[in-house]
Amino acid sequence: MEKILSPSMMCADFGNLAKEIRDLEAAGADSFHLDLMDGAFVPNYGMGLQDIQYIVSHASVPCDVHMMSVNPGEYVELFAKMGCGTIYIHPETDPHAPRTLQKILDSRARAGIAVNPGTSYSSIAPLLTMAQDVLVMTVNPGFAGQKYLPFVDEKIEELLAHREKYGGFRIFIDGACSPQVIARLSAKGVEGFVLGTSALFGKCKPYNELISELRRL
Ligand code: S6P
Ligand code: MG
Repeated sequence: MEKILSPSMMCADFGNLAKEIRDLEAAGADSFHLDLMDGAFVPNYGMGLQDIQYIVSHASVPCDVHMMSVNPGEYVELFAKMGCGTIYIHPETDPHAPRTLQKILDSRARAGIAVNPGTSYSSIAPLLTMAQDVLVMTVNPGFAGQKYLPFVDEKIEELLAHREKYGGFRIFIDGACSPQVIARLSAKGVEGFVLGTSALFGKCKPYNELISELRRL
């Protein structure tokens, strides 16, 4: 299966952002992953509207926004208007997630749900008819450079086992996606991987070599 490799831009060099975007696209990045953090839903701040707008306007691949913020329903249309690809909301912070997903669909972006490590498959199953993309967090959201949480594997298996029934949503993995994790999960049928410090940023090799190696796994 073709892999969708999506660099996590909070790990990029913000002093050279235009060059980072160019280099990553030239290296074969399929999309960009943009982490919005509000200091309330997660204990960190990250990427504001200007950062997201800048990347969306300079990129030619889709830019997906991962909203780690309370009240996502208030803001999804803003990101759709900006031209974001998938808009991921966390159902853990949205009691009306179906309404918010419908808003995303109505504004012609892709509707996504991002799922914390501690959130069970059964609690998100009702949303799977609406979600086109499911972002499975394999670390607690908020920071790059954490360790993979192996207990999340069971939920990945459940999603893989049920996805046809729900119209074939795509599965993306976010958190500690190392080459080993990517090889193991792509063999099982997972297509999407968010690339942070475990596979792409802060390495001694150029992006094009790293991405080609990941593609061949
Ligand atoms: C974490 C965020 C992620 C990270 C990414 C970093 O809250 O949602 O998208 O940026 O997981 O990757 P790594 O390989 O450093 O864990
Ligand atoms: Mg993320």
